[in-house]
Amino acid sequence: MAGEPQADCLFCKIVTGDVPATIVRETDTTVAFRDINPQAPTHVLVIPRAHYADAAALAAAAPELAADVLREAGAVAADEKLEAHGYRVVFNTGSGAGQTVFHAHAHVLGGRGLQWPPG
Ligand code: DGP
Repeated sequence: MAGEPQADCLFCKIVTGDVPATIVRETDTTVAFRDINPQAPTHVLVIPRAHYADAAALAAAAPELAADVLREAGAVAADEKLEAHGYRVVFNTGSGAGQTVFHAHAHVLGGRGLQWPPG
């Protein structure tokens, strides 16, 4: 069921603490932690505690929770002092776009120049 924890989901296990992560921020509804394979000096993932497969499913089923994720992405950027030089918030959606973990997550990337268009 939408929003319910999934036994085989890596990020649900990070939410419960069954898989360790370097957590940088937590709220009642979200967790933010450092990406295990950083693509920039700051690379943090912001996830909803509830399980939705991707950003579109999250926004459709729980728009207030999607807003929480976006708000926390901004808070991470502020904490990491990314705002002066800019940063990127990315939701890879679908395997063709590079999504590998099917629990909605925002990548917050910054601390270096970022090219456009992305690869
Ligand atoms: P995506 O490719 O958009 O689905 O992003 C998934 C990200 O998750 C990817 O950048 C690597 C990161 N990741 C995968 N496994 C782990 C893990 O066990 N711990 C942490 N902290 N990050 C992980």
